[in-house]
Amino acid sequence: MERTFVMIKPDGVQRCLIGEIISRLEKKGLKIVAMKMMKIERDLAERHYAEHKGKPFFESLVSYVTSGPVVAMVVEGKNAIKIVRTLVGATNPAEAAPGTIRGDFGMEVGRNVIHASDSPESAEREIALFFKPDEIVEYRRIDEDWLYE
Ligand code: DAT
Ligand code: MG
Repeated sequence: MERTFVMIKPDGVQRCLIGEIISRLEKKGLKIVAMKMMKIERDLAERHYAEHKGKPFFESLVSYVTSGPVVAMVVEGKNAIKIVRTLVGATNPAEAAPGTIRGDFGMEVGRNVIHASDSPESAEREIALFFKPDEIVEYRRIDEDWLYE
């Protein structure tokens, strides 16, 4: 099993997409093992997006993700990092395929609704930034025997 970090960004919360997005993750077979609504402070936003520091969009990205509440999650499943990135779609919603979260719900790159970790290293780093170990819950989904062979 693999864990990934997912965050519904402020536009996703304000546009009332929390339920829709969680529903897509659940129906796919992914398991939510931690979740909280929170307002991100500037320091956390800058650390979360540290790899983009210095890029032209960094300031607007930080002010966007700190502009309202977000929903932070740890999502678990076999190959969860890749599977969630596939559900999320391309970074720019204008190019994201229909059927993906960004493809279905976004219009431009600066308001792309959702974040998901892009590698095992970033998943580990991002989960640790947002959650304490005891906030992550271990349990079995009742359908796990039917999701995995
Ligand atoms: P992703 O969120 O798909 O992992 P990323 O890590 O390259 O994409 O960038 C992080 C966020 O920064 C992205 O969700 C939206 C914003 N962003 C990326 N490239 C951008 C650009 N060229 N112009 C404006 N915002 C951008
Ligand atoms: Mg990224």
